[in-house]
Amino acid sequence: MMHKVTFNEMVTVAEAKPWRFMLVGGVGAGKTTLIHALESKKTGHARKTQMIDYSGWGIDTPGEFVEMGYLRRVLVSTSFDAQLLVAVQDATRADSNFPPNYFLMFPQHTIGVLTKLDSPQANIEQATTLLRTAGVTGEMFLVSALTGLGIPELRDYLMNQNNVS
Ligand SMILES: Nc1nc2c(ncn2[C@@H]2O[C@H](COP(=O)(O)OP(=O)(O)OP(=O)(O)O)[C@@H](O)[C@H]2O)c(=O)[nH]1
Ligand SMILES: [Mg+2]
Repeated sequence: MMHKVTFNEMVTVAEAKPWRFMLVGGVGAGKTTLIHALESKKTGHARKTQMIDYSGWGIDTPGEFVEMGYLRRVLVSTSFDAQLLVAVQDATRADSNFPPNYFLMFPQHTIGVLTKLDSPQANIEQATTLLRTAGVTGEMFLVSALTGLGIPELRDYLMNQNNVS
């Protein structure tokens, strides 16, 4: 019987990955916590990401890299290593850190993830509009890393993109 590759096996075979995804979003949007949830790790107290983290299957980037204009170019070169971009938006925030149509300059498919759906302040419509304005043309996933809402769907999507199941 064929062995079904799991998400965490993709994480641990970092050097031999056939493809990778890159998470992009403002400071505190929930990127690192999301990766932990996808890896089924404890999601509490993600440490602030200081540098681009290539160690896993998903490339984790610090929010400053999209918030500060002069750092944005670093994301462009980092994106060369990724086949899929994941734009992360805190659904409780009324603003985004992405310039309009930002993601249209990347040739990769870009999906959107709205985080913190467990919060009563989460506004799905507003957050979706923010990501669409930023040029996110792909699928939208609504998640909470804390309750696990939407995490299996996103994990399955990523696994299926990879064509390894
Ligand atoms: N309520 C709620 N809080 C969340 C969720 N995901 C993340 N958080 C909280 O949001 C804060 C920031 O999360 P991080 O994962 O560190 O955010 P980040 O995008 O990696 O931030 P940088 O590394 O600074 O770019 C933390 O206090 C998390 O606990 C969620 O789904 N729901
Ligand atoms: Mg982080």
